[in-house]
Amino acid sequence: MTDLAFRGDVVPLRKPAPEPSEFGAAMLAGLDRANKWVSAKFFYDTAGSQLFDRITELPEYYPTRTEMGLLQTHVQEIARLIGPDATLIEFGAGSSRKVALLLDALERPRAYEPVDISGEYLHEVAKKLRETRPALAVHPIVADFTKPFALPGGDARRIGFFPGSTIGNFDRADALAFLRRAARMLKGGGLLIGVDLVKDPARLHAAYNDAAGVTEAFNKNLLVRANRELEADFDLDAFAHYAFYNPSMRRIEMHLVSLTTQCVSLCGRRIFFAEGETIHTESSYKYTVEGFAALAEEAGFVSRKVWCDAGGLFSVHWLEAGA
Ligand code: AVJ
Repeated sequence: MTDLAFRGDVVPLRKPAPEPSEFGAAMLAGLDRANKWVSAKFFYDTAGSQLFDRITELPEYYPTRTEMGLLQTHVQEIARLIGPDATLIEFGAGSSRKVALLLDALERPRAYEPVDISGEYLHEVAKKLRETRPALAVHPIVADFTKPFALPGGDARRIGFFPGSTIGNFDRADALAFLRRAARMLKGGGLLIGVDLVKDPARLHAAYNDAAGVTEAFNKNLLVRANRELEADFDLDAFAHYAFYNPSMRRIEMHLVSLTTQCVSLCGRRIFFAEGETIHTESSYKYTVEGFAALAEEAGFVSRKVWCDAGGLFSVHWLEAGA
């Protein structure tokens, strides 16, 4: 305790505004731009993760069940290609169903290293896996895998697992940068990655505009989260969910459209919205099989095998990272 306040210094009447959180700083920076934008990684608070789990069960949302089907059908071949004594590193610990399938098929998997930005969620996942697989070493890594991060040491031969077409959230430059870092990190091993495919725009449109409105709730949860965490006052009825396929960019874009001219407070600042102005909340890039394999090779991988469903909806790539 100092006695500064007793020396006649000016004592501020109000506490200075607290440093904004990472989410707050990103919202302030993104909403300050002419084209308002926020990274899709901020969707995933607890409520957002639960809403995404519901999306994966929707009849219109084909990626999760199509990818799961591909993994089930080809898991023996996948396990053969991966080989024995692998350390499996998963980028983003999602539902443990896919990784459980893989771990059960692998010959003597050495360890499982899930990487996720949410430490709390990660430790839950680790606890569950340790209970069901007491022999497996589970090493959670709390990190943002969109940036470089440190790995535990040792001589492990690492196999990356990146399911769900989460790579679709990166634009081309970021996808290439991620794949380059992954190729270095996985030297001597490889990467098993799920990638959503270019297809009939009507099919894509339906997947991001489900009849039950779960994707709408997922999108708007960003505003709910801002209201709770950033002292924001978004009126949820004054914004609309808007998702469409942009064919020249080969991506789904999700936006929140301001339905009126309005001002919103956030982190002690006021943000103006014109009627019809949008916040771009997510891009989900779609690839052709050849296009993605070429990107992976540009990043330093060798494209060894691709599995697709009969309908051509989704692909799983096995990429080797030469020694
Ligand atoms: C988790 C990024 C793969 O792009 O399909 C689902 C997220 N957004 N519905 C996707 C999402 C709206 C999902 N990824």
